[in-house]
Amino acid sequence: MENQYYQKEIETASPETLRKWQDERLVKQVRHVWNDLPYYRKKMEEAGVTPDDIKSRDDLYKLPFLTKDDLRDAYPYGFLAVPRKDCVRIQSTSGTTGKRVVAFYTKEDIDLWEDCCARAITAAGGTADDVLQVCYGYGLFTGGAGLHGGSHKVGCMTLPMSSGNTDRQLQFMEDLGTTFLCCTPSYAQYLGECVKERGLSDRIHLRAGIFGAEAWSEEMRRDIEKTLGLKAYDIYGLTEISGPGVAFECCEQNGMHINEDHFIAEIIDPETGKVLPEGEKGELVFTSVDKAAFPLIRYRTRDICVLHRGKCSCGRTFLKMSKPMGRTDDMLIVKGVNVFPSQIETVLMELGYTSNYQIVVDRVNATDTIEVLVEMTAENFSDELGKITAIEKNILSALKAMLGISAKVRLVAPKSIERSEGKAIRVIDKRKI
Ligand code: DLL
Repeated sequence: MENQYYQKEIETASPETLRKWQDERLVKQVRHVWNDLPYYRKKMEEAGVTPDDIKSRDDLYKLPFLTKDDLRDAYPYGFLAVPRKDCVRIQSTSGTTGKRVVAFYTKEDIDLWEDCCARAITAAGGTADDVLQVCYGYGLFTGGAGLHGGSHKVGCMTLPMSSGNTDRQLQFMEDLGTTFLCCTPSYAQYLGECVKERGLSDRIHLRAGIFGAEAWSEEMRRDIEKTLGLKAYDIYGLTEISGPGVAFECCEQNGMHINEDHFIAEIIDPETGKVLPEGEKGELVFTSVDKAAFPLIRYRTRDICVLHRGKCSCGRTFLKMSKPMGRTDDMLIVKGVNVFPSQIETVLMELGYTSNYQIVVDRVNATDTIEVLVEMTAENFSDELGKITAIEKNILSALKAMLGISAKVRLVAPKSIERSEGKAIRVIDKRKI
């Protein structure tokens, strides 16, 4: 069956056309925030910029950045840029500390967001023939609502499971013949473990899935594809910019296309704020050019990645972003050295361990300590002291080579690290408790 939601004219538009759309929409959007968002107008005034200074995206650099702190500052309604009666939805970030960030949507904003999710499902091969099971949380989190809406647009038979209750997830997956799965990669991996253990492989009929909302490696992709028997695609997004679907993977499974008709992406040096050329690694910044209720300009995501524009075999011309390589705020400073959890995951996966691990950072006698708990599988689990020491030593030296500092390694029994139904918690920083 023909893919139904391939917006070909938009998704394969020439770079000149895309640029024209972005230029026109940006100019309009800057007028909108100037007129309707006093918080941002003040920032523009402080930076000495007026809407007349913004004639195209080449002028974007003149505009001030926005950060999560700005959104928290203006909580709850300071960033609502339309009359309340025109706003039909509120969603919120999953943050556990500090004030939550709330995002607002008009009917048109929801439509735009669901379009983005429908494009993502379509790029992963989803059609109206699919039974699509959404196991992202519904409610304030954008995962459930976004993919649900996208699935409707594609015309899939949508199963709004929400997160949790793994037995029921698997039961429906088998009984209803789910073909398309949407959840976090860590939950997909857990579902894969369960399918393997319960010998369900022959009774499920998954063929594709889109997984995002947290970092995951290529090794994890291979593991999920093998245990669930599907093709696993990445999807990226954040509540502040709409939710899932800001960027999505296509058949190449090599970087995510950014929906450039709606969002302008920039990469900046996180220290200086200077815009970096395409191909350089830095912090991802988004400007939403046509959302009405919550129109963020130059929002600093804190995600570190690389942008790349090139020919893609799928035909899409949208710029691609790499998988985020970490976040500026999840970087741990241990004994003065910068440590990204993703570096530890890479080491473990390269040595053949699963992504079931935990990093515990503490401070003992004024010295930072870092311990990595590595879960063993039934196959590599052992009681023999000699074997344990050899495995620990091997991981330890690989970690030392990657991080430049010594970590402690503790092997833990199979299934002893708690599984997550949403985003996995992999770092426990006791220095902050
Ligand atoms: O996680 C939205 C989402 C839902 C995306 C479902 C994809 C699928 P927030 O809770 O606001 O929104 O968290 C946004 O999650 O800044 C990234 O750090 C991280 N993130 C999202 N997608 C990916 C991904 C949703 N594919 C934050 N890879 C972002 C790595 C991701 N990190």
